[in-house]
Amino acid sequence: MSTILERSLALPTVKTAASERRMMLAFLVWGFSALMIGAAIGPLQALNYGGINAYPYLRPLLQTYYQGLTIHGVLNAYIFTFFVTCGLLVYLPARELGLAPNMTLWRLCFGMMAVGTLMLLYAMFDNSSSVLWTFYPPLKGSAFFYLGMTLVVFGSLLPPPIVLDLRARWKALRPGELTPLVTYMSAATMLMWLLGAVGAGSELVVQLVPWSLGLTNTVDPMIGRTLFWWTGHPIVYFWLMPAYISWYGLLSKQAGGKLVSDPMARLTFALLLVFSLPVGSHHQYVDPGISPIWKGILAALTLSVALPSLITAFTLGLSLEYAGRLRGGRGWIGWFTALPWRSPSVAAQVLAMLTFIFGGAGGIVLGSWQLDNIVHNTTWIPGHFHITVGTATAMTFMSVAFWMIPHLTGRKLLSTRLALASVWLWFVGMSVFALGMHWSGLLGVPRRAWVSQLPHSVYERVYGSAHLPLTLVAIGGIILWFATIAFYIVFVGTLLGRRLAAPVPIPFAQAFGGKENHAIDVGEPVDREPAGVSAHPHLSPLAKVLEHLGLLTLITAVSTLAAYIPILWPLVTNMTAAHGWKIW
Ligand code: HAS
Ligand code: CU
Repeated sequence: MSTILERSLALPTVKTAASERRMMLAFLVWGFSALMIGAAIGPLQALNYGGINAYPYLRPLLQTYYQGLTIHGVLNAYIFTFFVTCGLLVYLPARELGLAPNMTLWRLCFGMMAVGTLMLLYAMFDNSSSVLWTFYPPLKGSAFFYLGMTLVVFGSLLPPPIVLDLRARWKALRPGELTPLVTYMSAATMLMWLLGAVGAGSELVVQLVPWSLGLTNTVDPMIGRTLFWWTGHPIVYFWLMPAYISWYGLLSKQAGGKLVSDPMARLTFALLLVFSLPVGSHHQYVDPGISPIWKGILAALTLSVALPSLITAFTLGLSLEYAGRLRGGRGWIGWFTALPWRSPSVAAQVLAMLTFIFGGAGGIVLGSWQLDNIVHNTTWIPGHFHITVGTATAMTFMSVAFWMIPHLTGRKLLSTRLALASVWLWFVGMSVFALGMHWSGLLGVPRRAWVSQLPHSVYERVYGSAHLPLTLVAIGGIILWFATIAFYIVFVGTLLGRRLAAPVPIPFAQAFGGKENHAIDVGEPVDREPAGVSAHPHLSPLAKVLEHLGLLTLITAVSTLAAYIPILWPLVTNMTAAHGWKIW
C-alpha cells in the first residue's frame, strides 16, 4: 500500500485527534446536560401517578404536568440521545479506522442541533408548546418549537455522510477487505436513520412549520401522525443500535472476553436496517383510516423486527458466558457472577441487557395487534419504553461516559463506588417504576394524564384499585432521583477531576478469528489504540454478502414505500382540515 496514497487521504495527526476528542466531549456534555434537566423532571410525573401533585409548588418554572412531560420527553428522547449518538457514531468509526472525520460537517451537526435545542427550550419553558414528545397536530405549539425540532432532525442527518465517507476512504486504502465491525454497525445505523427521518422531516417541513408560521390555517392530523410514526419506530432503533454497538463492539473486551460472532453482529444490523422502517404504523393500531388488512400485515412485520434482537440476545449472552468462564466462572450461574461487576461500565451494560429482556418481551406483546388494544394509551406504554430507551439505551450511554470522559480528558473517574451506586439505583428505580406502570396499565390507568390534579376523593374513587402499582411508580421515581444525583456527581466530578498518569484507551473488542487492528498507520505519533473487530474477510460468506450496504438501503427504501403508499394514499385522497388547539 502506497504511503503517499494513505497520507493523501487525510489521516489524523496528534492535532486533529485532539480536536476530534474535544468535539466528542462537546457532544457528550451537551447530551448529558439535556438528560440532567429531563431526568430531574421525571420523578414529578411518577409522583403525579402516586397522587402527589407537585406542580403548583413549581410555578412559575413549570405551569402544568403537560409542560413538564413535554420537556422531559423532548430532552431525554431527542436531545440526549441524538447528541450522544451523533458524537459516538462518528468518533468510534474514526478511531477504529484511524482516519480523520470530516470535521466541518461534524461541527455543523453540533451547531444545528445546539441551536435547535435552545429554540426548543425557549418554546417549552415559555409554556407555549406543551405538545408532548410526539407533537401530534392539531395540538399547536409555537413556531420556535417546530423550527427547533427541524434543526435537530436535519442536524442529525449530517453524521450519515461523515461515516460513509470514512468507510469509503478506508476501503480505498484496503481494497477487498470488509468494513471493520464498529464502522459497519455505525454506517448501518446511520443509513437506517437517514431513511427513517424522512417521515417526521417532511411532516415538519410540509405541515407543521408553515402552519405554525401562519402560512396555512389548518392541518391534517392523520397524515401528521402517520408521517410521525414513519420516523417514530426507526427512532427507537436509532436509540437502541448505538447501545448495541457498545454491547457488540466494546463490552466483550470490557468483560474480559471476545465477541463470539462478528457475522451475527453484522446480520443483526442489516436486519435492523431493513425491518425498522416499514413497521412504524404499529403505533397506530387504534387509529382510524388505516385498513385492518394493513394492521394485520404490520403485526406480522413487527414480529420480524424482534428477530435481530433475539439474535443479539444469544450472541451477546454467549460472549458474556465466554468472558465469565475465562475469568474462572463455573457451572450454570458461575460465569455470570464471575463477570467484572466492580466495573461500573460493565455493570451498567449487563444490567441494561437484563432489563431489556423484559422491555423486548413487552414490545413483542405490543406488536401483537389484539394485545396492544388492551394496553394502548395506558401507563403500560411508558412502562415499556422506560425499560427500553430509559434503561437499555440510557444506562449504556452512562456506561460509555464512565470510560469515555477519562479517555477524552485524561482525567480519573471521580469514584468507582458512586458510579456503581448510580447504575444499581437506576436499575432498581426503573425496574420498580416499570413494574408499577405495566401493572397499573393493565388496570386501565391512562398514560399522559394529570391524575393528581383531581380532588383526592375522586382520585381515590377512580384509581383506588390501582393504589399499589401507582405507589410503586412513585417509589421508583424517587429512587431514580437518587440515581440521577449520584450519576451527575460522578459525571461533573470526573470532568473536573484529577489527571491520570496513563491515557485510557477505547475498549474495542475483538471477535473470534478477528484482526487486532484496522487502523491506517502512517507512522505518525497518533494516540490510536490497537483494536477493532472483524471476521477474516475470506471466512464468512454471510459477512461478504452483508457488505453491500447500498443494496440493503435500496431494499429498505422500496419496502418502506411499499408499506406506506397503501397507508398514506387513502389519507391523502380524503384529507381532513383541523384548526390548531391549545389546551394547556
Ligand atoms: Fe417499543 C411503543 C413494539 C422495542 C421504545 N416503544 C413504544 C414507545 C416507545 C418505544 C418510546 O408494536 C412509545 C411511543 C409513544 O409515546 O407512544 N418495541 C416494539 C417491539 C420491539 C420494541 C416489537 N421499543 C423498543 C425499543 C425501544 C422502544 C428497543 C427504545 C429503545 N413499541 C412496540 C409497539 C408500540 C411500542 C407496538 C406501540 C404501543 C402503543 O400501543 O402505543 C422489539 O424490537 C423488541 C425486541 C427485543 C427483544 C429483547 C432482546 C434482548 C436482549 C438482551 C439480552 C440479554 C443478555 C443478558 C444477553 C426481543 C438483546 C444475558 C444474561 C443472562 C443471565 C441471560
Ligand atoms: Cu415501534
